[in-house]
Amino acid sequence: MTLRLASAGESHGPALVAIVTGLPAGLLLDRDAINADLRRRQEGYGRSPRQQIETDEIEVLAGLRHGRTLGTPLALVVRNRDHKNWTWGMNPWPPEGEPEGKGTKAVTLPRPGHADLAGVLKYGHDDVRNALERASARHTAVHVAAGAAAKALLGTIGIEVAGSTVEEERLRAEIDEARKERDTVGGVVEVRARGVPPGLGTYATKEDRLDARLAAAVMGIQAVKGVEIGDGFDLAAKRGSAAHDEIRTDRRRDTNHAGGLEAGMSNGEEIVVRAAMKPLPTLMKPLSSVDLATGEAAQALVERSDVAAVEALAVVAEAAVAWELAVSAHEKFGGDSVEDFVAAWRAYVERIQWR
Ligand code: EPS
Repeated sequence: MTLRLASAGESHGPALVAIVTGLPAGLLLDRDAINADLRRRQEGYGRSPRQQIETDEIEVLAGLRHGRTLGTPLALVVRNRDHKNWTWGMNPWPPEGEPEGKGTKAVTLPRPGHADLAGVLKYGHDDVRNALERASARHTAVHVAAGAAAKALLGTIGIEVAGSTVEEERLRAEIDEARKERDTVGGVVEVRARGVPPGLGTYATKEDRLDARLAAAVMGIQAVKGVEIGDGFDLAAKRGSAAHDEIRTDRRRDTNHAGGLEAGMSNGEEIVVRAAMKPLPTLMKPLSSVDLATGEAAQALVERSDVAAVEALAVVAEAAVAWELAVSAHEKFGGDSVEDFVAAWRAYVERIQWR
């Protein structure tokens, strides 16, 4: 059974939901570990006051018994605590009573860089909020929870995935400067996966190439504008003799320009994926836009926002990479139970004598 992930949830709606199908039975999930990842996602430097409202916690509604997966769909929920301020504005049903709280007035001032303009044009909305709520990065919370389950599965075969920001100190200084100037910043994050055996993914079909899947998964995260694997864009300027990782007799490499991926397959070296995040588009000093209600020139919407969410992206990208690796690992090793999955992995690494 293929591992699948579906999610739903608006930023200020009642909750974020993920349904994970295809996880083998018997996988031990650690509530504290999932909550720790949710917390890491919230704690990054430069986040908005919204993070003081939200204290994300995982709820599991199905697929788990006494901490172990049942092999049935796993239903994960993260409640939006801020929803209490939006019960009229984001009510799934026609709200009763007088408008109160947030989200009661239509937003008509699209922000350059956000989903606002193309979203309302595409879907025919007359309130930008109908587009921005789902486009918001808020729902990455539940993807982090799904990523924690993926990391648990990968852990059974010795794979570890970790995300971090690149140049954290410089980033923090830039955030301080930008906050003073009421601006926003982006940055670069890196995810590394250790212990991945050679042969996850395949060159056989384009959509099953592990590099393509990782790139799509990371590019699919809000505000990501670039993804590279290994030396990525720098490889274009190198000679072949300097770009490729020579193979030793033990089949390992001394260099890792390829970032652990060759021809869409893992090659046994560390997988290295980097993502470039653009500066967040909600600015306290707004950019020029148009008022969609009048057609007149106007300033874009100003609302509470983060100065940066790069540290959060490191956690979200870690979850996305973990998820794709879990999908590819489960495709390769299969198994309805974790025991079968681990046994197939063990037989494989023994066959190829991989240490
Ligand atoms: C976001 C805007 C901010 C962020 C939000 C993503 O939310 P709000 O408008 O409620 O202040 O804080 O991210 C989260 C809430 C989160 O948990 O990551 C956006 O427009 O994308």
